[in-house]
Amino acid sequence: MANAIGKRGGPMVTRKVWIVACGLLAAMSARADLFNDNFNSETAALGTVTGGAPLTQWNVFKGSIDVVSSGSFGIQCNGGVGNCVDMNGSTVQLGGISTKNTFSLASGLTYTLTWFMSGNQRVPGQIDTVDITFDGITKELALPWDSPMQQYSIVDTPAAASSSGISVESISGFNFQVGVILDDVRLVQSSVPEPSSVALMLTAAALVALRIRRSR
Ligand SMILES: [Ca+2]
Repeated sequence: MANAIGKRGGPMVTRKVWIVACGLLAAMSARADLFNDNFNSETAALGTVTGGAPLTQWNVFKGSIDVVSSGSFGIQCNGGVGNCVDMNGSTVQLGGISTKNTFSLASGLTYTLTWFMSGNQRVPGQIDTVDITFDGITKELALPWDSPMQQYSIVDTPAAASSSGISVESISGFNFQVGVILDDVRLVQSSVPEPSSVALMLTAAALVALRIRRSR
């Protein structure tokens, strides 16, 4: 289609039309941050348990977790700075945390949950299993102790409006004092244009190009 427009309207007109079309696409693909936590404002503390002093944006719903500063206990947080969470706390229990807030989800929009996670970094041979759940979608990771800090994601396009929090839950390991390391949790909403909308817009752009050519 680009070639066809180019032949009819000439390079300058084609460029103008495509700039407008791309601008419309960008406007339709608006993004919004719904949640962001790098844990750096938390106070480092060991053994934060269910019902204990909660984190700013999370409750501990199972066992305990530790908030650790990068460099402490041989743990490196994402980027080697700030704080992060050891998902098995110093009370020797598998930990689980869930966001205090729930998020309203609209149908037809796309929600992308991302987080950084590494293995436990301290117990050679240990594999820790952890479930991350958002809007009924669970991603289960089984991370060897030396699995590097990297980004994971869940992409959700709800078929109907709903609401959901985010939960991170340790499932298994053999040293329950040492779990996976969690950092930089983020939830982003983006609106993705329907294919029919894109086709309509490109058709409109082609018609505009034709009109411009004829008016010359
Ligand atoms: Ca951090």
